[in-house]
Amino acid sequence: MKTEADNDDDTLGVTLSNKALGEVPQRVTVPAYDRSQLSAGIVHIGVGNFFRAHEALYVEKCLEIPGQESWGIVGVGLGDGDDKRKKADAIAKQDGLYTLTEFAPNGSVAVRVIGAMIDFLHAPAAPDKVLTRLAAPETRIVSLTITEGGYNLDEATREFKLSDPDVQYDLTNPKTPKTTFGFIVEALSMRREAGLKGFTILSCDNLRSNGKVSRTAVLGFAAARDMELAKWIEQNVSFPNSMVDRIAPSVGPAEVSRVNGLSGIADQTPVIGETFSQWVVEDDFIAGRPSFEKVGVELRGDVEQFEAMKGRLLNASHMMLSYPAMMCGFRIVDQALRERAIADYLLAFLEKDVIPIVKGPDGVSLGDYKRSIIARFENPAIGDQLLRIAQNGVAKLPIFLSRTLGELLSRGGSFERVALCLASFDQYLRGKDLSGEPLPVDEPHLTPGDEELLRSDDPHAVLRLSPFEPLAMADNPRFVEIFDATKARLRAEGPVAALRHAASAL
Ligand code: CS2
Repeated sequence: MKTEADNDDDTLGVTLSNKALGEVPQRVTVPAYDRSQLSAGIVHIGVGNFFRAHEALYVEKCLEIPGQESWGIVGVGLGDGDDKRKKADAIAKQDGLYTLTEFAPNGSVAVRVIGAMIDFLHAPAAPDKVLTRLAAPETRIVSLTITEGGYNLDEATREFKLSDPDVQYDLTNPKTPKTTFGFIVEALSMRREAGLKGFTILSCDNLRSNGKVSRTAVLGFAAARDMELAKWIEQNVSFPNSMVDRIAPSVGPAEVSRVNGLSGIADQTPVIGETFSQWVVEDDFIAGRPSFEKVGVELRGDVEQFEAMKGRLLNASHMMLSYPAMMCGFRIVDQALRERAIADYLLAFLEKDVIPIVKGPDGVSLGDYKRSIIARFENPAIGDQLLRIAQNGVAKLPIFLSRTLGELLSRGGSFERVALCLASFDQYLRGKDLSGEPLPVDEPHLTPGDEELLRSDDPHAVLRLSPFEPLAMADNPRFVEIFDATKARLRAEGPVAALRHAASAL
């Protein structure tokens, strides 16, 4: 495969479609199987970049194995609005084909066309089609990437929030649902009435025990509809836990022209990934699965240890990094890591705050894992965006940091690094960095109460946001003292000095 230095021509390129597959430049890998022979064993809800760079690639590799033709994917998008409609149209125009461009740390680039998604349904336009597809006998796995906040569980009680207005709508309008769980539960009810079996619900979101969380959400919704249906689901649906890992940056116009220039394909929906990829899954598929074991998926019983390691080291490092690095003016991950104060602070967080209290999977060294994370973040080719990581912090911070923070609070550990992350998060929520440069804030999970708190003059508003309530940080005088001092230092001495201070705290 050529490198980016060779990229001197062809920004327009071939338009993707089944018919044009034979015309794509030779340097691009194309599906090595006959797409017309595929049927849809998998329905995937939430067709974002991560799914298209991760699960879809593993399935693509399975489809290359003879006998796996029944594991094609139908994608489902639940989001409404103009951009979502445009995305649905673009996917349809390309017959569901798109390019995945993988950037290795050494600068080499590989492009392949993924053919695994054989259809895409935009749910708001045709909810009946989505229900029919989910209820079809050939559907055996329903996989999900609906974001960390998408499971609608109460932070404190860990119960499914029936009070959510869309959930309420779905409970009274079961044939035209809006939410993931409205669709899934109605489809399962249709399957039950038709005498069919259930399917596997495979969460691929970055949540601790994502299978258990999905189970709580599905059963919580089902029980509110009909206890008998909930019991049937318990017996006919499996919810394997899975740990997913691959960095897939946002793709805006600049990234589109960069990768299309490399591929020679005029792809309207390209996706980007690092070369690293990992998927650890519990082998609990009630209605069968593709030959995942042949394509690098690790089928194991100790997934929760992998999830804990990944969430508390990798995703938490992303959160710890993004807000302070943006305060320094950085917008791209590898560039931020070249600032010594940032790299030291991140290492101190991993070595002093997290690794001593996390139990990783047997046989995995957390020291090696730490080094691999840093090397991946330093990949200069991938151009991952700090804003991508920052957004949705209200849902993500509690997931990735709460356990560490909870243990630091109860053991009386060093609060400096976490306080700096939260003080920077506070500033980010105000929509600008410390020099007044705008930061687009995308926080769909702030409640009206949270927004009111942030508008108030409470200096500890951020510590009291609803997702952090169970930690009661604002009631811990030592934490508050360090948080206040960190905020003052950020303003008076600037982010680099604050990072240095935090890195050197014991
Ligand atoms: C990031 C993840 O947005 C985030 O929270 O930490 O998207 C991260 O890039 C992936 O989990 C990597 O597997």
